[in-house]
Parts: sequence; C-alpha cells; structure tokens
Amino acid sequence: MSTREPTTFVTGATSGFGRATARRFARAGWRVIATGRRTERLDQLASELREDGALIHTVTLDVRDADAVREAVDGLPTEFAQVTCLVNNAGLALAPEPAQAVDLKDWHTMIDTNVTGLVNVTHALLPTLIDSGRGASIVNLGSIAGTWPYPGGHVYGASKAFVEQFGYNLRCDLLGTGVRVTDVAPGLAQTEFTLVRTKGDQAASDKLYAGTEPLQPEDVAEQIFHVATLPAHVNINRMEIMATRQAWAPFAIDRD
Ligand code: NDP
Ligand code: 8X3
Repeated sequence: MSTREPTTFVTGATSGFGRATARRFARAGWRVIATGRRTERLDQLASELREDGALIHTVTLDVRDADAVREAVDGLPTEFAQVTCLVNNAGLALAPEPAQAVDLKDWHTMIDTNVTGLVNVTHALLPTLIDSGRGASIVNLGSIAGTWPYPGGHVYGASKAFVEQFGYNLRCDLLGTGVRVTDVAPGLAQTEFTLVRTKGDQAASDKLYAGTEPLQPEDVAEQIFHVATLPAHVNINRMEIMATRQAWAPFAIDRD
C-alpha cells in the first residue's frame, strides 16, 4: 500500500451505516469517497467532515447504473484514486408483506440494488484494490436476513445470502493479492432502513425500534472500521452483529 493516507470508498453514505462509516474513517484520518443518490446529503456530510479537517470526495451515484459506477471510479481525483477499502453498504429492503402479495417491481429494485449494484461497484474497483494489495479490504453489508429466514424476508434475505456467498467466492479468487473480504451482517439497527422498507411509514418505523435497544449506525461503523484496520494478515470472513436485546424465535408450525 502507498504511504499516503488510506482511502475508503463508501456506497450509501447519505444515511445510516454508510454515513456513520464515512464519519468513522474520516475521524481516523482516512481519505473518504462518499457516494449515494442524494446530493444534498452528500454536500452536508462533506462540509461537516471538512470542518473537522477531513479529506472527502463525494459522488452522486446510483449503484444500479453500471456505466455511472465506472465513470465515478474512472473520474476519481488523483489523490483519491488509490482506493484501499471498499465498503459496499448501499442497499435496501422493500415489501415487508408476504411474497404472494409483493409487487414484482419491489423484488427487482432489491435485486438491482443489493445484488447488481454491489457487483457493479466491486467490479469497477477490483483492479485498484488489487493494486493497493496487502492490507486492502472489501467490506460488504450483509444481514442476519441472509442466514436466518423470516416472514416477509423473501428477496431481501436472498439478496443478502448472495452478498455473503459472493464475498466468500471473491476471497478464493483474491487469494494471493492481499485483498481481504468481509461480510458484516447486522441485525436490528435503527436507521432509515424501516422507513424505506415501509415506503415512508414513520409510525411503523418508530414502533419497530420502540421499547428496545437496537444497534445504532455508529455500532456497525465501528465494526466496519475494525475489520478494515486489522493487521494485514487477518481476514474476518463474516461478522454477525445483533443487539443484545434481539435473539432467534422458535420455528413456526402450521396447525389445524
Ligand atoms: P438506510 O436506509 O439508512 O441507508 C441506506 C443507504 O443506501 C442510503 O445512504 C441510500 O442512499 C443508499 N442507497 C439505496 N439505494 C441506493 C442506490 N440505488 N444507489 C446508491 N445508494 C443507494 O439503511 P441502513 O444504513 O440500515 O442500510 C445500509 C445497509 O445495511 C443496507 O445494505 C442494508 O440492507 C444493510 N442492513 C441494514 C440493517 C438494519 O436493520 N438497518 C441490518 C442489516 C443490514 P440514497 O438514498 O441517497 O441513494
Ligand atoms: C436488516 C435486518 O432483521 O430486518 O437487514 O432483516 S432485518
């Protein structure tokens, strides 16, 4: 890796885990490339971090658009071009209703974002990450939903299972390059996630997080930073993180 400050590329940095992750890396003196679709939020984040002396570059980017992803990567200013850590965080759940009631468009949106978007960004940045070599890392945001099924999880959970397996398979191909890959798989976490999932139902979102102690964006960002800054010879393959006040439920049984 170069002697310059390391650089992280964060997708979905306008909210939740991504924004907290951008702040965490910036606080540690990393160069941060913050991306997402909402330009105003990126601008706010950039001025906040620059006030603290951080080196930040923002790109308004929809990860579903492979050409735009390629242009964003090719257009990085020289001082941000040597990416050492990719945080593949952009993602969403939609349609909490049962599979049989879902609008097909919502399934497509989840696949386009969580699967296609994630591979678009990974593909565009792999050469740079390999060039960065030993100590470089890819941190993918999976979910407990990628392992543990639940009603209404359908395509969301399946997309996160893809994220997990893609990461393991990447590790096989990247063996010898020094590039690490980690699936960070959180459970219940209080972000805009549920607001998006319910298409703007603030009451439903508030209800889900009420009376308990969900993970906060900073909790997850701290673990993302942790796995990316471990000694170069250490690769955490998967890190599942739950709130202490969340656990599994019994299997459901259909009875007469
Ligand atoms: P938020 O809704 O708070 O943040 C999601 C981020 O993804 C936003 O910055 C949004 O930015 C971005 N995003 C969504 N679609 C696109 C797109 N097409 N192109 C670019 N960026 C996009 O949710 P979280 O922070 O909770 O979610 C972050 C990740 O963590 C997701 O992958 C989610 O699946 C995962 N996760 C969340 C958990 C939770 O309970 N909160 C638990 C486990 C995993 P913008 O709209 O500006 O584009
Ligand atoms: C988000 C966590 O439990 O809503 O990935 O699927 S959960």
